Amino acid sequence: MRYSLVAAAIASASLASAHTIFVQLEANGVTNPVSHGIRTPSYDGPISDVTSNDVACNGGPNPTTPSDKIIDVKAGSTVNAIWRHTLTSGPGDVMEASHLGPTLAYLKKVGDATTDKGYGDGWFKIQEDGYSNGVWGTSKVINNEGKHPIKIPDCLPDGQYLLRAEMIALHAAGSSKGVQLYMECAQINISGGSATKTPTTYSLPGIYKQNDPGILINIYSMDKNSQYVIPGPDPFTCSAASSGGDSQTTPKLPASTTLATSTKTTAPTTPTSPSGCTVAQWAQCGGSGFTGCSTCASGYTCQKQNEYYSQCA
Ligand SMILES: [Cu+2]
Repeated sequence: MRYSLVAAAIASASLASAHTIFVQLEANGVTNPVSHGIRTPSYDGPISDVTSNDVACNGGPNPTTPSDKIIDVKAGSTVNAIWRHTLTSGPGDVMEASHLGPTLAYLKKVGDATTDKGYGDGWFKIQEDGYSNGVWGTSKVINNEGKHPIKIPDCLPDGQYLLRAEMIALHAAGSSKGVQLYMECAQINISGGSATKTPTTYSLPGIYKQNDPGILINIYSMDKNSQYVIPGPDPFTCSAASSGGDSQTTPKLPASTTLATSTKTTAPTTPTSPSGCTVAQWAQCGGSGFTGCSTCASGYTCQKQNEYYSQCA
């Protein structure tokens, strides 16, 4: 009896592998510890009610733990939200591959990132990746060891923000409230911005409706050429509205990955061995005590920031 209970517990635990958490943030080439500056939950489940306050920074059925840390982020840099099945999972355990859908990211300017509740007005979208050529945004993140690249606009005012990274899973979204929204909020401080543009902001909850074509959808009737309408407002960009030349809506993955046209079976890896390795933009490539790869990806050079830290830029 004891053993069958254990087996049952293991079985239910593996079912939960379907879910995911934005557990840590890689910024300025530093991979911060799990839960550092992020309000991570004790349970990895989704939010399915888009009208709930919990759609802003999670909570409710997935109680979150406050963090007193704030992560420094350079305006114009690309950060990686890192997703894992649980707070202790490794890079091979991101989210169940059936969880197909878009990835998105939002910012909200706040007075104090450690205490702002998140829900309410003030949000603007800075990244989205939906569906193209049969490939979903979530598949790219799963196959990129959980890394979700987000470019921080360079034209915002400096100060504290909440960074809300989101993955929306649509495998059960054909019925009302079948959508699974996964999100956490990181507490960041942006510096070096030009403060030349002011985003239009929106409310969370509010921007998503249960009947949105990107929320209530049967993805199994789609084919390679189907159009998917990403929910929420258009992404904010620093470039002029009529120009497509500086779009920040779909940050490129590191040069070492080739996901855009591949299927999920081609999992890219970032080599860690000193021979034949490459370091992606903004990742660490040197510094006192650093023993990892020091060869930057094509187009980047290893630039010293301080005695302990050099990054590919
Ligand atoms: Cu799930």
